[in-house]
Amino acid sequence: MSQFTPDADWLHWHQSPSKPHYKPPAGAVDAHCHVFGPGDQFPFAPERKYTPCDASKDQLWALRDSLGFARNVIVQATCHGADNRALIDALQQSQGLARGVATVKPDISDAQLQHLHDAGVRGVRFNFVKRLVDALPFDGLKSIAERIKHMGWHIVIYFEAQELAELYDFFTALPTTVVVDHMGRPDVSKSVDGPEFQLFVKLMRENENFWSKVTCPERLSLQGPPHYNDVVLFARSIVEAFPQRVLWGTDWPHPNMKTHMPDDGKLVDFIPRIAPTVELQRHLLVNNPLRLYWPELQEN
Ligand code: 0GY
Repeated sequence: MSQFTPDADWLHWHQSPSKPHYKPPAGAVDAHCHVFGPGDQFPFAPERKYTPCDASKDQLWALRDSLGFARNVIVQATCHGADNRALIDALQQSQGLARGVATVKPDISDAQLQHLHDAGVRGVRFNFVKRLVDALPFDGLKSIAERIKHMGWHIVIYFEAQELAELYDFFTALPTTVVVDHMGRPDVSKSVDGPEFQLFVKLMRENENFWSKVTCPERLSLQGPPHYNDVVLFARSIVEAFPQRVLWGTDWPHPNMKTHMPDDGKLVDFIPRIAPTVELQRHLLVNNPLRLYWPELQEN
């Protein structure tokens, strides 16, 4: 019996995802996923806003293999706060097949940053989604940004579309590559050509250090599964406009899904709808994530 009980409305990740029809290219990277605990080994943080079910590294590797992927980028989830032990353990046990994005506080020591780097961390996440975290003040984030810049890391930012206007100047002053989670979480009931999504497109267009994850149709869609049709236009427009600055990931084990749990195989089948050519798929799934997370393996 675990010391942690998942929230009453917590949906467990899919136990038997379908085999995707789409076959990812050799070396494909799932560049946005998480591990949760296991809670008995890696306790969830006291300041967390949700308590999930366990989702271990071994279960992640099994999913990776069954979906036809080669590597993972594991993003520190807010339920672990700035305690990166579960992430570090997963990276260290991955045989070089996983890299990570950590959450850190401004008082982290140089030695701790180096320890994260040695384990395979290549970025930090700044989270502005209020239901998930109490965001750090800008000054603290700026000081983290300056320090991780010297390690060649990047910053992953998570926010919702309506927050972008207010955060825009802070974001564009960041001194590293910046990766936006889930296309800035657009409201897909609005037009792709409307002011809200176009502000995000402007951010990408005018700042060449900005990248986007074209992830989470299951989170953004109002039409829902299995096709998530209302998300296609948003994601495809970003992939086609910025083919060298996009990443894709499953978002397994899908924290805080309230209405349905996606079938990860179907999420893989979404890829050719948002990246319709082999060339776009190779950038999205192989070249771009290798450039950011495994530059030593890059061919071009
Ligand atoms: C995501 C989405 C969410 C949660 C987290 O770290 C997290 O807790 O990332 C969410 O609830 O929107 O990016 O995987």
